[in-house]
Amino acid sequence: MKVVYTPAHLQHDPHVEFETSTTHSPWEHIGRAEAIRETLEADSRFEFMAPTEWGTAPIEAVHNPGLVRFLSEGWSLYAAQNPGVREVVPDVFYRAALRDKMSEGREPTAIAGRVGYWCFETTTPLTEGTYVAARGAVDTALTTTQLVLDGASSAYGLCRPPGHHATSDLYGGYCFFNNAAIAAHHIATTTGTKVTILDVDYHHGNGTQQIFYDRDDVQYVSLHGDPARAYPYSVGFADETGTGRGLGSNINYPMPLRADDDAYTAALSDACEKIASFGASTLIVSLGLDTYITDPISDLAVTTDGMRRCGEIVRQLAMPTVVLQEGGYDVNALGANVQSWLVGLGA
Ligand code: OKP
Ligand code: ZN
Repeated sequence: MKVVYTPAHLQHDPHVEFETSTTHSPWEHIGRAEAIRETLEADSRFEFMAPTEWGTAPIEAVHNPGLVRFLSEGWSLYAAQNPGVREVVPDVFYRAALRDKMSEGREPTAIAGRVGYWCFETTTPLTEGTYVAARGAVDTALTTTQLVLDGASSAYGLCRPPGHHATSDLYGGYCFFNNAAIAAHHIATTTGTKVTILDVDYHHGNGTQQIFYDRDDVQYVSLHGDPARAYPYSVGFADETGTGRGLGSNINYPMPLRADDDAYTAALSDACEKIASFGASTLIVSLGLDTYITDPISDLAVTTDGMRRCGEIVRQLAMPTVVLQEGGYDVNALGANVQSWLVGLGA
């Protein structure tokens, strides 16, 4: 199996995360992608290649161009006013309700206001190299997609930073651009065929759901910790099934605390029946390994062998499959878990 990787991710290297009303060293760090790279490089079933450059057009087909502009210039403008700052994090959040009954609202002109306009939470620092890294992750996703459109049965994009929490207009949840959504929109619009995104990250992909919620050409299917107890809290409930033309093409499986291999694979098999009946040409997997039993920020109980079983279940769909990296924070097990999942898929 081909693996698309770029060292551009090393440029997104925050040193602090503001979370749970304190600060700590970031869960989402360069060592994650490097651990995956080292494991797959040592396995002859995987062949590495670099992404090509795709520019901003496929990003702006999914995201507000204002978000792209902000991410491209935000760190420099903020750092110019605040010398010595490494991580830019909003301290004011621009919430629509602040302008209730008064106006639609507009992007602030002051840089401190702009950060809170485009970002929805505190754990996603913007650093000097973040934009370059985020663009590299999108290039990785699109290059992986191209391999599958050109006939590979599957390919894996080692995207970092991840993407599935980024909405059309907002970044957060360690995500800047929604790599999987950009890839799905690219396939749907360039081939005129339907696409399914299967999201197996522990966290619900609120951004991906939002981007495709009213569309019938991209199905979104997600298994995740029940948002009644798990981030992102706002969406991911089972009664969210899409709207308008998209009604029926959004399917959520909120999972109970400590769901194990049997419980998880049972839900995944059910999800795959829904995927098969949608009839997409291509499958995109948002692959998070934070369902793992000892993941430090999650509460499910899937094992490394369970990851292999998941890959095997998805393999039975026999669809051309683009696998894109999302989360997974037990770095000691992360490489083996990705490897196990991809071997199950048929690497
Ligand atoms: C990204 B991915 C909860 C804060 C949550 C963000 C978690 C993002 C996970 N106290 N912080 O889906 O793995
Ligand atoms: Zn996650």
